[in-house]
Amino acid sequence: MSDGVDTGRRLVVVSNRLPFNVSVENGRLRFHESAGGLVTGLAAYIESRKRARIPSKDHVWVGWPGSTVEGDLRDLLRTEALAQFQSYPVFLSEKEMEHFYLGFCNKTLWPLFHYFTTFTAYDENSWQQYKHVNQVFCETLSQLVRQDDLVWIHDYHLMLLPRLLKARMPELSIGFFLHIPFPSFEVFRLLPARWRREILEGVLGADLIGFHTYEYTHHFLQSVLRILGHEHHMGQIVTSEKVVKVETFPMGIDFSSFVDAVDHPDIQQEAKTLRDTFPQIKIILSVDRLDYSKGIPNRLRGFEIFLEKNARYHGKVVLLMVVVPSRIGVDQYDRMKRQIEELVGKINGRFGRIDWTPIVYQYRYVPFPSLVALYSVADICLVTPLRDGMNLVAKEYVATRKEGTGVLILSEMAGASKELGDALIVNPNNREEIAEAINEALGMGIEEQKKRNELMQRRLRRYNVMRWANDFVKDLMETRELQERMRAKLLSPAIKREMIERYTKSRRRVLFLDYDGTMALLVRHPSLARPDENTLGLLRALSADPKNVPVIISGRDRTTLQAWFGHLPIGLVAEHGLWRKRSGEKWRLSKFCSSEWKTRLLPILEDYADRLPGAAVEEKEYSIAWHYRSADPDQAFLVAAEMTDHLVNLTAKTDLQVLQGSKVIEIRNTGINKGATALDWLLRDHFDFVLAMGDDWTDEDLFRVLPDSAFSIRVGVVNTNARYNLATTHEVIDLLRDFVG
Ligand code: GDG
Repeated sequence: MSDGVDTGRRLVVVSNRLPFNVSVENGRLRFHESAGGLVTGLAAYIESRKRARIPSKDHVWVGWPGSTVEGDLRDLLRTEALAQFQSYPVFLSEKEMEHFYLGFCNKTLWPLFHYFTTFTAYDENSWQQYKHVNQVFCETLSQLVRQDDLVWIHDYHLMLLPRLLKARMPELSIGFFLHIPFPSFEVFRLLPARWRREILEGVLGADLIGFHTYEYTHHFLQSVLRILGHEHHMGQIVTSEKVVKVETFPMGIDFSSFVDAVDHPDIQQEAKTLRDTFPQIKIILSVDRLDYSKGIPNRLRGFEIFLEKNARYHGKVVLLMVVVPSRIGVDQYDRMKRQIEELVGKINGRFGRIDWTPIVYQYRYVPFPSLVALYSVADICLVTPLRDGMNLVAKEYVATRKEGTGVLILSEMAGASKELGDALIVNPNNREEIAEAINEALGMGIEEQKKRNELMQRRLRRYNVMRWANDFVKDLMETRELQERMRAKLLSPAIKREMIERYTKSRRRVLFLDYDGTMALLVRHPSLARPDENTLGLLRALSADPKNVPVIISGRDRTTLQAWFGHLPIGLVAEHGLWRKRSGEKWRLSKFCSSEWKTRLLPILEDYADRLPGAAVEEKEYSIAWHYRSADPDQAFLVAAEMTDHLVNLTAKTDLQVLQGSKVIEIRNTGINKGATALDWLLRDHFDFVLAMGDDWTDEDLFRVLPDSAFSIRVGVVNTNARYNLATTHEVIDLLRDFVG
């Protein structure tokens, strides 16, 4: 599967830069090719769509054209960009671009996400400009995007855009892919609280979110949990509005374009010239954009140590170092360029001879054929970034080695190292390791080189850039289907009207209402969820109608329910059905249970709570709940699993069960559940209107036993036995308000 798959939808690719750069010379527009992994990869994918005969009108690219264009030239650029490149330009002034691109993108997000925390600037103006430019992208897109398009937004420049666009067009399918690393929570949290929230919420506006490696995906999910409080299940996050899928898609390259290029006569000629320039000399290649994340100085020092320790290779190796100009005018980059050039000079001065220069350095962009020629003659490719989202140069080098020879030395800090495990993997911070790897690579036998490359090539051939993009697009479509399935159960206005009509016509009604998470928001500590006057007023109004039997059906202890609701003429069910109380009557026990076991288990639960700051034990009459909503989620996960395991062993062959709830573990007697209690209620009366609402798994017991004619509603967009879903507790309250008029 290497050609594009026709989804029947137009694909709108959105990235900071378009696949071309425009400049204005003497009042005329000039177009230049633009480079970079993202543009090259996506361009190859779009070509593959054409090969699969997907009409070219079925894609469009939206982004900044590379310079400021004003006045009438804007109209001309719009026309030309569409005709020549199937693109729509987003116009930005120089000032906007400066604070946005050179500011927030490259002085805040880029260094922070690459773990250069000391280089990170926290400037409110730049943040405001970042927000503004994302808004400008949204405005441009709103003018051209159609409801049934697939919009695929790329990279760290546009992390707020998915949400902005979704707010405008809720039905639009939106994917987001991050090309750089997503840092661990401890690093991401360095951003001011407001920014980091908005960035996460911005990205979560997408339906599908992709990262290069499992680690980045994991880091993102962790930040979403810790900062926004959304848990995930197998990479699916349920927000109040929808399900969002978060997945790993390691970006590949256009494998065959490299393999094919090697045989091109011009490239062969260029490769021969290169070889002849360095007769009997092993060539080590290094190609990067000028950037501190690429670890170029460390690489040079590693090479220096290698020369220091291996005099036998003097005169027999050369390091061809291509540094591609980037972010010119930014101080840090200018400084680094000088540092690299000084180092090159120093090493060449130290080891060079009249007939041998150890490092041949070029600060320039090389055309594609020359790049392929370089890959094809290099005995070793040295790729040692300190951090890199993926690194396509490593993959391109391996792909180009048609004969199977050549050694890739690759940093473990590059995303590509997760796939290219047969390279010589090094820690780029350790220069000795780089030196040793060079030595090892030079001594590696041909058979071993071939064996290693063959394994890597097999993967790169199969999982190429077309496959990467197809997988993403396919997954985006599937995520939308999943959302639609879930949305089909959302209580629609029509069903709500039908429900109210049935309610009005009925003569005897029972309303089973869970409390926490259904009538009230879940809070950090259970004692903070005391009902306010509005909720109590609503229950009072419901109970004022003699046809109604409202029942609060909860896992809470009866003392709390009595204190909070005991003064109202409503039914109460405590401890998931163990205790029940009809309006005006006393509390009754549903089943005789023992509670002696509590004295044995309580100290154990207390011990586990001591180990987990934020955990708390709640002792009820016949059950114990161990809450951990306010604990650190990762630590809680481990402690809760260990404790559950311990308790399951202790309660084997007893009449007790250990149950996992929403941030709570409960131990109680078997045979007690909300379903059994509700049935008992239903059997003792003739209700012609039955409603049940709840938000967690304990309510599923209830939904399961209700008659077909009942209305059951699960709060939250999740799979359920209930007939319908409602997104939030606010909607529950609204529905109940509609009942009482
Ligand atoms: C991001 C992430 C991630 C480079 N120099 C020349 C040249 N190139 C081409 C290479 C390759 C591409 O540019 C560079 O790809 P990288 O992967 O190294 O990185 P970026 O584009 O900087 O950025 C990165 C990538 O996105 C994709 O997701 O891998 O981690 O930072 O294709 O061949 N091409 C030509 N001449 C050069 O001098 N022709």
